[in-house]
Amino acid sequence: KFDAVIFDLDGVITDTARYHYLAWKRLAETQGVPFDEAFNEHLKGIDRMGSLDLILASAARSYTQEEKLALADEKNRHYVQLISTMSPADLLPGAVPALDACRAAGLKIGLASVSKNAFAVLEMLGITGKFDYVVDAAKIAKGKPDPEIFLKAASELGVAPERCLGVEDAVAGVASIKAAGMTALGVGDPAVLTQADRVIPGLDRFSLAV
Ligand code: B16
Ligand code: MG
Repeated sequence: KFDAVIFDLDGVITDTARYHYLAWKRLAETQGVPFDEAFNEHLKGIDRMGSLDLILASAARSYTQEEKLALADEKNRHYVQLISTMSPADLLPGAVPALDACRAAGLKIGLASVSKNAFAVLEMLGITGKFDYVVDAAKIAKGKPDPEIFLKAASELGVAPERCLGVEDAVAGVASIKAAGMTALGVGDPAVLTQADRVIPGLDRFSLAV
């Protein structure tokens, strides 16, 4: 049924979603903006500047573009510090077996993360070599839920979107996969990922039978 599987990174292969949360929380506190796990759920899969705009929407004042870029940099410094000790021990259960199962089934494997830290995270996890193609988030104009990033991965892998399975933990990510015309495997809560074709709790339950 599929010729390629395109994985999201944060929240699917490793739990960097937790580190993004902590880094944003620290930044939000300096700006006196309320921030909690429920709000963070809306930021999953949203790129750095898009996330910042959502957080600052409830701020008491407005920010210039220059100030926003400085705040985004500050968040990224917190984040880079938090992920600096990552290692293969941070791979989520089932992540490597899922990648190996796709490889054994003869499928192409792509990575579609909007994170500009994705290459560094793959290196720390020791799994860079398991992907045929990793999208460079810096070259993506429109983040998730726009389909651009998943379509880019499919075209670079040389596979038609309808022959691709996308794997995502975020509402915006599942929307991106569906807008690309692909099948979506959600990782998380079916009550949250309502647009997914199937939802599993984690990659330890991964199967190509979607
Ligand atoms: P960075 P994904 C996304 O990665 C995260 O889910 C999201 O929370 C984060 O803001 C975004 O990457 C940008 O990350 O600041 O490192 O460029 O889920 O698409 O792998
Ligand atoms: Mg994600």
